[in-house]
Amino acid sequence: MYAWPASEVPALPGTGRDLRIHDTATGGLVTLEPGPVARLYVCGITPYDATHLGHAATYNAFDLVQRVWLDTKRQVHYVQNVTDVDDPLLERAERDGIDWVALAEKETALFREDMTALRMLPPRQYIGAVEAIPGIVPLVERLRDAGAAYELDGDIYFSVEADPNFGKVSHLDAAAMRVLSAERGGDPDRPGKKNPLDPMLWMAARPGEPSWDGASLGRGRPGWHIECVAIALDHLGMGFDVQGGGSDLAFPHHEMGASHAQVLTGEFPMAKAYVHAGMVALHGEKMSKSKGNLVFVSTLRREGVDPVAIRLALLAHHYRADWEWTDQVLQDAVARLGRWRAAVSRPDGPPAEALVEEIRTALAHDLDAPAALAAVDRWAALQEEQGGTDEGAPGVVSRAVDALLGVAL
Ligand code: 5CA
Ligand code: ZN
Repeated sequence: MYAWPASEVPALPGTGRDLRIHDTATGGLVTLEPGPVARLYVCGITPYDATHLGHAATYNAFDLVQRVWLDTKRQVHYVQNVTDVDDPLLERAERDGIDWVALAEKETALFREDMTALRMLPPRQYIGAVEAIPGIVPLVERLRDAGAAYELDGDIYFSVEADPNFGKVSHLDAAAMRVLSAERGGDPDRPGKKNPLDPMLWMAARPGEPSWDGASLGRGRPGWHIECVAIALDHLGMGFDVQGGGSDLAFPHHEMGASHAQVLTGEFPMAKAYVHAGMVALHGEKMSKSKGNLVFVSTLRREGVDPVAIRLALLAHHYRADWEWTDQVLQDAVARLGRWRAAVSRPDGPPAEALVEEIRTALAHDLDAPAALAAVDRWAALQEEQGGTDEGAPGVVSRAVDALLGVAL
């Protein structure tokens, strides 16, 4: 699939710092020291509804990861998937009486538009589950041949007991795993499974549902976790720097993915850091397509909200926090954008070098965007109250917030 156009990232004087970031697997901050090409995999959308602010907040976090790395003069190899065939997509298409392919294409196109408007840097490879099937089938065959998968009425399940490291990403106990598995696409209550947590690798063709040639697996479609493993290993290889997503992906998705990869390669972990963004809520509950309590990025844009203000609203919250979207959040962001734009609209101002370093330091420390915004606020307030004589300082500020925060003033 094609992704979306990249907005330019201005080069800044000096060099940024190495990223320290919270890794769910080790439960603490890790300092990442990628090679000249940092490798990032971020789990993409299941395209059955429009991009909501929860999605946008999660992709914003990983956009910051890229910007910190780019500022250390590294390149970034960024891969993202699109789960363009899965139960919720097929169910929504059925409910609305539309073709599932058309639904996926429509929502993916809207996602691209939203990402472009929000100045999120695009992945180098943007890969759909459907196009990944030829790579998924041999992995499932290998898991089965290694004794790590078994058949149940034609469906193929992964056996979590085949992985000695199972549980080391999310660190949950079996009871909690079972609850989350049921909530998040698993089928712990299906009779005949070796372990209730075992996830499906390959689902045998169902009447009226799409299916593909699975060689020795028979016709069917891929499970969710193996999709991301196949795409990540194909394009990034084992031991890439960050796998990212919202905190609802820690279990089962990233746990199972790490398990599949462990059995396939004999190595753990698949990603050096498992990074999870907090959940954005609306009216006291997590925004979710299944609950329908959503604010869409595209709706705000249609209403004339400046996408830069939406981006600032996201940045005002630490990526690991759970937070609530309200009108006030947006109003505050609009007001801040106005202050910042006024502050950079003069030819000179207070010195900007220290501010650039403050933004760099804040982001390198577990992506502390709120601290970065506070530093820019202080500079803008000084500009408003006293002004300054540094020629070109507003230009430096403008380029820094563009390069490091994706905010175009
Ligand atoms: N296709 C899979 C990942 S392979 C999937 O989870 N798709 S999704 O459309 O449901 O979610 C896309 C991303 O948005 C995931 O990283 C998910 O964790 C994140 N996300 C979903 N809802 C929220 C929310 N309310 N707040 C923050 N992030 C969210
Ligand atoms: Zn994924």
